[in-house]
Amino acid sequence: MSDQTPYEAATAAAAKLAELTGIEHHDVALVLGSGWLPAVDALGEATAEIDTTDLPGFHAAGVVGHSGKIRSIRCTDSEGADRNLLVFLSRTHFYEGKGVAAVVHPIRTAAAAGCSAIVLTNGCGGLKEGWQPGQPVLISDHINLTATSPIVGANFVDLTDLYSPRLRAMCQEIDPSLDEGVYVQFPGPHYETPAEVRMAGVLGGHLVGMSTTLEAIAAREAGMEILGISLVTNLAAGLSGEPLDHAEVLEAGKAAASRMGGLLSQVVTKI
Ligand code: 8IG
Repeated sequence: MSDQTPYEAATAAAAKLAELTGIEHHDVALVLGSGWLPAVDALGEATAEIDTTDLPGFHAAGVVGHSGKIRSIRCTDSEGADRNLLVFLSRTHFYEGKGVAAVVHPIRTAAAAGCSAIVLTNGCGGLKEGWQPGQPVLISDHINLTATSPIVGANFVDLTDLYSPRLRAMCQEIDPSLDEGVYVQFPGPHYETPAEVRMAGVLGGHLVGMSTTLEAIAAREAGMEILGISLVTNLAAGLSGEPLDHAEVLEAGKAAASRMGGLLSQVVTKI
């Protein structure tokens, strides 16, 4: 691997993906975050399912509730044409310490596999008054507090409208009750202190989590259209009076699965 660029590594993974799934070209990629797994069955029958570790450059999943699988799903788009979805049932998180290139390898693989759009989902803490656990929120913008980038070298990628206004509008047409917010990525793996949550609010953040921003940057670099959707699985630390608990995250996902599944299955056919 060391003599390969990250882009060459992604091209190699995409070639293996095509070989193992029998699908030459995927159209739309979807990365599932904490709490989103129960929603995936609404997307349709799997054409193929492989272990992430069957592809070069991928690492085993490191979090309970994240399955280390990649699923290829055939669906029909809004014009009646076949569409191949590439669904990552898990992600590599920045806090795993495997490096930023490992975090965005699935994104670059999706781009190399032909995907022109990507849906990045996550579970996160919510700051806005009135938001409840189990509520999906569209990501309108982000603040990356990891102090790093997936891009190396003098490649000054523009991040204006990183989270596609077109795709956000499409989601709000499907579900007019969807709210939007600015996602703040902390490095993790510890949750924020209540003071850090207040800081995120002062900075203009509404959602706090440990993923997504580095992936979105890599997706933009690769030229993909990006939709980000957070599932508010808990009120951010200090807002509820209760300690944070990962079990609560998985519970919120189960409770909201049909709403999220409905949203995802409609949006991936319209993109
Ligand atoms: I799920 O409250 C989930 N992931 N940083 N804070 C951070 N990450 C999270 C949270 C949260 N909930």
